[in-house]
Amino acid sequence: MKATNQSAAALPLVLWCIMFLAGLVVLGGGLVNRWLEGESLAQRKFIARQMALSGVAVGLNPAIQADSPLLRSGSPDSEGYEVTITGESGRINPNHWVAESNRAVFQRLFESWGHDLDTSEAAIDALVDWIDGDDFPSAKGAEREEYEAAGRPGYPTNRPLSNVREMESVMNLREILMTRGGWKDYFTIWHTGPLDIHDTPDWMLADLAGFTPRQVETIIEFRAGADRIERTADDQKFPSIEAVEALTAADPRQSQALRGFFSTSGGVGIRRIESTGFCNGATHRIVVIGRQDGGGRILSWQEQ
Ligand SMILES: [Ca+2]
Ligand SMILES: [Ca+2]
Repeated sequence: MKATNQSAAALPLVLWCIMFLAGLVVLGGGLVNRWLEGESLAQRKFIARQMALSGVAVGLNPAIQADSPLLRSGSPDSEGYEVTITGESGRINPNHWVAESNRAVFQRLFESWGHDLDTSEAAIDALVDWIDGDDFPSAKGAEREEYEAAGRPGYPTNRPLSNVREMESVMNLREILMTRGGWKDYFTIWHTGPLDIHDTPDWMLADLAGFTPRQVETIIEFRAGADRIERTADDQKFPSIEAVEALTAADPRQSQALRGFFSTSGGVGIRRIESTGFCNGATHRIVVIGRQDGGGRILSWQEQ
């Protein structure tokens, strides 16, 4: 009788043990799966970076044109890379525009990103203060005292930006930049002068000059020439900014931007190579700025 009672008591215990062990197996299985997935993702990211590096090597070759089939390899669903080659002279160099005391270029850009004039002015003032050599703050800017009060002694640098990422450190400007994904693509420190209309990306034409999608398309179609591919031998050049105004039927505000920020020359010598590597869903992007002359010397290297 006693033995039967003991058996009856042991049965739920055995069932409980089985359930407990089953739970352990499921939990352990989940952990192992997650670990394997983590390992696999790291491996795929590593391969994606190797792919992106291969793309950079191809893009740096001065003999490679934008329509070369070598700029694409494999497929995003498996392994491979995609490279785009553009110029660097269609971007805003803050050092140049601050030295020129041209605030309008920043005002127009930040306005197109949805910021009011007060917010823009505070950011531009702080950028001017960051770059100028003195310690006297602009109306809404920030010099040594303001950075110290914010717990950031030793700033601003009081010299031109040495890279685009440095803009994130500028008081008031950071808040604006953080509202725009990909903001770094709007700027450069390598091209000095107005933006070359032949090198300016479509989204920059829309944001800075306020062109409609149709007007942007008209400009790109003209630039691309008969083969409809940009940066190939048959590309066309605008003879003047007036020719751009005429082709796009620019309104007065667009004309003002064209005449104030753009030129039709200057975009030679610096190549921007954007290479994205893929491996089964993992991606790795590398942006390299290199000189076309002088053996393709690399000026800047960024990985994302
Ligand atoms: Ca200063
Ligand atoms: Ca072409």
